[in-house]
Order: sequence, then structure tokens, then C-alpha cells
Amino acid sequence: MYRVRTADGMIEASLRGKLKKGQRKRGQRSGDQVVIGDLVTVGAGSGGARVIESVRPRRTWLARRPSWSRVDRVVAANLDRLLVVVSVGDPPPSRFVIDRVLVMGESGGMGCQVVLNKVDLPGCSTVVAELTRAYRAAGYQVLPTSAVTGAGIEALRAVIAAGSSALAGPSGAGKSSLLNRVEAGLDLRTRPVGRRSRAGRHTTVSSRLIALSGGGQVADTPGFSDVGVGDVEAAALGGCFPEFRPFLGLCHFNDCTHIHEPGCAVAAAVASGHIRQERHSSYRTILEAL
Ligand SMILES: Nc1nc2c(ncn2[C@@H]2O[C@H](COP(=O)(O)OP(=O)(O)O)[C@@H](O)[C@H]2O)c(=O)[nH]1
Ligand SMILES: [Mg+2]
Ligand SMILES: [Zn+2]
Repeated sequence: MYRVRTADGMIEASLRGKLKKGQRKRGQRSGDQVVIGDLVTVGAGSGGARVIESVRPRRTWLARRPSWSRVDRVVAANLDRLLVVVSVGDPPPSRFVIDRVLVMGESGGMGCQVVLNKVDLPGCSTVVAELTRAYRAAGYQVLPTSAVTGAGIEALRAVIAAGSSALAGPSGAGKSSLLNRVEAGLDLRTRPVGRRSRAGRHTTVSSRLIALSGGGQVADTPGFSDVGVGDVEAAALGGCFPEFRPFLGLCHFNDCTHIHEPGCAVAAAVASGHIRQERHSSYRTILEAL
């Protein structure tokens, strides 16, 4: 059953049988999947039941690759932005993980921002300053926050007050804690880092789009921590790095992979400091995995 928001309030609807065979197009519906954020039309079925009759093509999508699968699953559709949340300590941040999740958001057409959480932790100021500099240079807004002291929460609330957002990032980064801080009474479950058993991780099975009292909607989808990059073609990967974009198309070879080719404008931009070495390393690692 799906809960559908209509002009007359929330209703419950099931999926019409013939809808269940979706086309296999990147980011679009496949199998029997209708996900949070999908725009649907609902009609009357037999006995007063409501039935989802059609699903609009998706404007954006958020896909993840479950660790046990080779196929991506879209977990949310039509969201405006992806907030990539990492903690600046406990667990320590990984540049590669940030880049990987950013690629996931970029490839799904969402606007992305970086949230650096747990800035209350002692001794983190160097890391905060470094990450802030690096991701601003890449073209992203960077927001330092603490769910403990409340630092940056007002700014975070303002960011998500318009449109719809999802928070993604490693387990333990503080995504649920941040949302609880943004919206009193939300009461999402939070768990201490290191007390996470595999068995307990996927106990929530439903996803929902939460309407916030200050405006905006946030996706609450379980199991976001195992994010793997999928749903991006190797040739499109460079475009998922905003600071690469001015140089794409300027390489000597049309099919340049921006790794080893002579006359590569991206490599030249790395050499001249316009693109940071670490970001290019992440690009290379992700490309190899693809
Ligand atoms: N020191 C500190 N701890 C935090 C902060 N935010 C979350 N935590 C703690 O980090 C752990 C993981 O938080 P949780 O919200 O469950 O992370 P999630 O897996 O990303 O949803 C919990 O023990 C939280 O209390 C923060 O800003 N500062
Ligand atoms: Mg959580
Ligand atoms: Zn190139």
C-alpha cells in the first residue's frame, strides 16, 4: 500500500496490476517500484479501493546499490536536493565517501550541498576548515552543524524549508539527530556509533516523505548508509564533478577519460590547481569501479 498526498488529504492506494511492468530507463520506474516523491494519478478501483493508475516520468532520482546486488534501486524521486552529511569525527570523514555520495546526487539531477556535522567535537577545527575549503572550491555550499550544541541548525532548517530534500551519508554521521533537532517531535531513532549490528540495520521497511512545520519536506528512507554509486555512465561521470564542467569538451580526444590521455584539459586543470588533486583521485577511483 502507498500513502498518497492529494488536495483532499492523505489517502491509501495500491498499485494497478498493469502498471507493474515498468520500462527500464535510467532512473525511471522499473518493476513494481513506486517510490516516495513519485507523482501519480489515483483512480477508483473495485469496492471503493483507490488505485495508482499512472506515474509521471521522474525529474530527479536518488538511487542506491544495495551491497548484495548489482542493480541500482531508486529510493526517492523528484527531490530537489541531496544533503551529503558526514561527521567531522566519530566516525572520521572520508573524502572519497563524500565524493561518491555527491556523484550519486549529481547523476540523479539533484542539487547537492555538504553538511559537516559534529563540529562540537574537540580538535576538529582543522578538518572542518579543510573540508569547507575543498568543497567550496568544488562549487558546493558547505554547512557546519552540531546536533548537540545546535550550531548551524537554524541554517539547515532554512535550507530545507523550500522544496524537498534527502539526507545521505555514512551511518553514524548524525542524519537522524539533525532532523530531530530541526523538527521537534519528529523522534527519529538515533544510535550510537559502533552499536549497529547488521541484523538491526534494516528494521524499518517503509519510506516516507515528512512535511516539516517550517516548510519543506524531507525523505526518511531506511538503509541509506550502504550507498554505492550506480546509475551513472562512465562517460557522464566527469559531469558529476561541477568543477570539471568548464573543462569538459576541451580535451584533445572526444572520448577522453581524463585519466591518462595527452591533451586532457581536466588533467591540465588539476596541474594548474583549478581542480583539486583529491577530487580527481576520487573521480579516477569511481571510474575504475564503473
Ligand atoms: N558529538 C556529537 N554527536 C552527535 C551529533 N549528531 C549525532 N551525534 C551522535 O552520533 C550518533 C549517530 O547519530 P545518528 O543520528 O543515529 O546518525 P545517522 O546514522 O546518520 O542517522 C548518535 O550517538 C548521536 O547521538 C553531533 O552533532 N555531535
Ligand atoms: Mg539514522
Ligand atoms: Zn580529458
